[in-house]
Amino acid sequence: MSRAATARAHPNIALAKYWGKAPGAGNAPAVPSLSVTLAGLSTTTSVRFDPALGADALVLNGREAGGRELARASELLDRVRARAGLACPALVESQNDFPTASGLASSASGFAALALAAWHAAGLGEAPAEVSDLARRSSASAARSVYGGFVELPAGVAGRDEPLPARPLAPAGHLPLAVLVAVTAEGPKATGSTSGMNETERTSPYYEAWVRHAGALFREIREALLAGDLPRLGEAAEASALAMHASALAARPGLLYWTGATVEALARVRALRAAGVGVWATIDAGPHVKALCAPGDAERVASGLAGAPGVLRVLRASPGPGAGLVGAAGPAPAP
Ligand code: 2P0
Repeated sequence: MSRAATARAHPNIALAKYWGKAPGAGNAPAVPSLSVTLAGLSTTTSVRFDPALGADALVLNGREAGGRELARASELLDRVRARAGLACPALVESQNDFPTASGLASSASGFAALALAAWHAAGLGEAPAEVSDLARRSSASAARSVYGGFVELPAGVAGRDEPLPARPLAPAGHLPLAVLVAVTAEGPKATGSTSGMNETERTSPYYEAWVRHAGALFREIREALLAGDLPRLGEAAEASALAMHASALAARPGLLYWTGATVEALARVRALRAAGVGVWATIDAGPHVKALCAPGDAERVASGLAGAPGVLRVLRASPGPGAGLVGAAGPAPAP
């Protein structure tokens, strides 16, 4: 007998960045991070455990995937099979409703949706913290997309492979926020996040300073969020992104995720701020700039970013829900 479930999850953007892994197994982050899950954009993933299948199979956006992509999905499925006492292969079908080159990480929504769908297809019942821990082992940022609104993921402890789920901090409506993504390039980035952070840890003299500093930035961002203080949150979020990039730039060879358009968009955010608009920038492991502002300023910020040289388009997003099952049997998404 086959068993199946379908789940939907949304990308998230870190306000306090995760960059670097705690020593040891288990893919635990070296630093705490804090993110906002976004509405509108989503990944929908179905998992069917079926004894009639010869092996695990993965279909991504309508295309059969193999190699590392399939291996990463199978690793997650193996953890679920071990937990549920299942032995049979699974068919995974996953679809993004946003382009991979949109500047929003598909691994966060992808592994959150896969973890939730696989967990329920295996009949493991409602357990969001365990689903978040499962997603984190595949891609740490995915642990955060299990929950909606504002979410924290603590740092792991070196050498201890323990459960480490993300935790919901505040619901989506807690802080009125617009996220404007200035897309500056098409196509995949040159260095993925996992190898970028590993290279930073291995070769950057600023990595240790980043890890020491990231905890203080995280606490400041967390406090500002809970106080509903967008200016303080935005200023510290921009500092977190720039400190993360500073550590990566100092790697050998230096990791430069930015292009000229990234700098132009960043300068535009600062010019708007100098003109009195409450807007701050964050940048992930890629060339796109994400601007954070109050919803009432979104129009002005979007047109400012759209006019920056090299910006291809501007996407608008806002805080949104956590991962949820799709279909009549599914419980409501996490708050
Ligand atoms: C973040 N990033 O906090 C940071 C900021 C990129 C820059 O989380 O190695 O794909 O799979 O655990 O989750 C991207 O890293 O890395 C990321 P792995 P992941 O959003």
